Amino acid sequence: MCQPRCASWRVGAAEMSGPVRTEPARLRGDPGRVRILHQIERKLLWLSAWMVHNANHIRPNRDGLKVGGHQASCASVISIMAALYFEVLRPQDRVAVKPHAGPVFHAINYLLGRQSREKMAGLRQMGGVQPYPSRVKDGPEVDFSTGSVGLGVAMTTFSALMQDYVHLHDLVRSDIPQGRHIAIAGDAELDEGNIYEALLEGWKHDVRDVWWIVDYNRQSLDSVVPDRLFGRIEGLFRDMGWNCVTIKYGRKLEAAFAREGGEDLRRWIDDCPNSLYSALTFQGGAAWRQMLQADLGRSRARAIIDELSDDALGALMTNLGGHDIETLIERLDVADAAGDQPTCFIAYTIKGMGLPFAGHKDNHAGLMTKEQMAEFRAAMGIRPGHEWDIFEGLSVSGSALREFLASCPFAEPLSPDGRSLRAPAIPIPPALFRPKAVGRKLSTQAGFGDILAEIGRGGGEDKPLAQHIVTTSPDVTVSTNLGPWVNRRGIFDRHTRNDVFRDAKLASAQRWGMSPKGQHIELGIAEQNLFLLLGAAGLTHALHGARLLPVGTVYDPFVNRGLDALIYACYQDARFLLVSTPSGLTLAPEGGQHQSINTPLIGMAADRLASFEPAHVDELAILMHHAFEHMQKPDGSAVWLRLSTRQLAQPDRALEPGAVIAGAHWVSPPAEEARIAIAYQGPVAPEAEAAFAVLREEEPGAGLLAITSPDRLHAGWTSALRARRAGNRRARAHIEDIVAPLAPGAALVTVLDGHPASLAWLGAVRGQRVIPLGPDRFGQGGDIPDLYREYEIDIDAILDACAQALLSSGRA
Ligand SMILES: Cc1ncc(C[n+]2csc(CCOP(=O)(O)OP(=O)(O)O)c2C)c(N)n1
Ligand SMILES: [Mg+2]
Repeated sequence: MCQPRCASWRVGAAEMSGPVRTEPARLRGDPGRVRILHQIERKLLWLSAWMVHNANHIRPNRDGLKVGGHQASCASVISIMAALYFEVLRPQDRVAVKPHAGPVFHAINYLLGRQSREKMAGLRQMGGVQPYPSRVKDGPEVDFSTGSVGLGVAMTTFSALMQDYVHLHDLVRSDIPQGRHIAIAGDAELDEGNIYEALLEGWKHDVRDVWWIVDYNRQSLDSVVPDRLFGRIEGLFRDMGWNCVTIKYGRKLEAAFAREGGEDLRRWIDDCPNSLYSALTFQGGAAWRQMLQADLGRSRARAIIDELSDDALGALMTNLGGHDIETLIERLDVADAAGDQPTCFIAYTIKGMGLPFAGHKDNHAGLMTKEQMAEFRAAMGIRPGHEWDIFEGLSVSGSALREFLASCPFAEPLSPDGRSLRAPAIPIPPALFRPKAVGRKLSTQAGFGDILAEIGRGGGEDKPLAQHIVTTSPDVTVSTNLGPWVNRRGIFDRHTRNDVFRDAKLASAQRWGMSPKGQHIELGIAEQNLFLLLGAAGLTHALHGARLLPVGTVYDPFVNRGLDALIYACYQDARFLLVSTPSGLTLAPEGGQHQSINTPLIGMAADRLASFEPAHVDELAILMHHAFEHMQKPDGSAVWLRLSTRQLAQPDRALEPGAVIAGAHWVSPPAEEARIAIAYQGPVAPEAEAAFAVLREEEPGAGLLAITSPDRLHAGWTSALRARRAGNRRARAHIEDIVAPLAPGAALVTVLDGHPASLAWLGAVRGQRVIPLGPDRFGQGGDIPDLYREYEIDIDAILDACAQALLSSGRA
């Protein structure tokens, strides 16, 4: 890809003529500090490049796969991150680092004594640091995981909102001050639509204390980004109430612009297309000179460039603001002093700055060759065998550097526990989870609303639970039955706003007064925002030391719309309760487009998310109680309940909570050696019960199984298999106990309002036959009888499946 070219790392200011702008106030009169910052930039550039080089060229490669890494992406953001971490950040600030700057982030922690050499050397290897910063895998120094571009950036908006929330509700630890929520973003991240959804939502909620610092290298993965794009984007930020700070030129260029003819030079650069600028950067000083001489003609600007060597000219022309640490610190400081307005910094940079492929459009995944690395190493003054030494190759004494590092504000520990905070668990009184359902016809969705509204009364010993729940919904609060809870607990807003309808005494079932004490966060429709908010709310114990029990509701099919953000929230181990309703075909009159068939499979396949689908309200109550406890356990997870609007008669029975939580319980246990059982999940219970009544006339020993969670059943089964492989012969899964009474050759007819594969695996537990029912197509509107018939989950379909199973026993 790239021609080897000697890396010219920062030509000294002495070579440049003309005055340079004043330093940031904090550095004024402290040249030693500035010198050390420059040394740290050098060190970060070296370490990040070396980590990737080591992973690709030094470490043995067992499988021949490309290891990869992003030396150019790291190089462009060095000064920005150095300015932040070594001058501007305070311990309470929370940062999302652009995914491909992971090595720079780890190198910073290495300098601060918070990262080990072994993990650095193990980049992209088992046990080493991840390619992209990961809360779960890389430890507590990572505030927000990143990797799926755009999400980490937007996450900062929601974490700032949640910081306000816990402060305004007096839930925080008094020793943790409010911090800023900062995203260091790649410029291509701003192509992601979720960024703009978050901007709108942030504006609505008047979010403060957010900074997005865009590493504007005008390159993405494949190419150079179009010119003029950022003019548009800047306008968007301003329209959303953000301050927008463009950091375009460094001090050397500003000094040159101040000279006679300097304006011509500025105009030339301003007019230079991104792709030409990149190409010239890659080609170096001689190419700059040729182009400038041709274009500038007799302008007085010629005097500025003619006196410089090729290297010095290259350095001048690439002296962008994002590579000038003094300029960066100054601009960040000014914004800091200006208050808490959300601020977007557009810092002009060069992708690969200081490396041989600087500016080349193909450099995203480009790696330095061994020869280029040898040259770079020599320029950095690193002796072989000393690659990881912190003080190697620096023109600053070890003691001065140590003293500097110890004096950085960010080096202060945030708490005695470090960056990851803790909050005590909230007790969950079981008495609140006993809704009066028996004898009524109720849907699980209605039961959910009732239970939450009851908790919302919040008196006596129930008070802490009510106080720590926060609910949210993307414009489906009423239609998912959160209304009664909201009426009791109010809507959260940083500003008190009256309910106009209520004040005017206009009849409405919803009382929607807004105040800083409200406990429901009403979102616009964008589902990604729901999941990002649940992610942020589900981390408040770790980020703010305040325990929240977030509950979010959404229509089940639209989980798909926010799925990446949901997976992202779980990947960070955020703890929340997701309630998706209505679901399946059973939402019948809502239309074919709203039907969901893949969500049970998503629930099974999502890590750190325990998913359930109860049919009846007694099961739901057990699961809600479990959810609030499970969310708070160190080895717990987020929880997902898939609910329905179909009203079912509620049985009077005593359930074993452990079985409901483990995923299945016998409604009618089978006889020993029974030949068949029907297993149902969710709102198809009446069809399963009716079919079972008919079946039992022929097969008196048949069983009827209620499945509350294929996800938990499957997880229990695989974990028992794993434990037995590891030698624990006594390990047994709940589903193994469940199917134990059935004959070895028995058949299971499974039925759910979701993809049949969700339960088809049950036959593998004991090698039994399964006839799985459930829609694998969707899209036809109708009522339940028509739809259940069309998609073969009605009584007849279940009985046909039973007949098929019995008639062809052994060959079904
Ligand atoms: C959602 C998502 N889509 C695609 C990718 C693959 N990808 C990784 S980085 C990248 C381009 C990033 O460009 P930019 O944000 O400008 O970063 P930088 O130039 O600083 O490397 C792409 C497309 C991804 N990680 N996430
Ligand atoms: Mg870029």
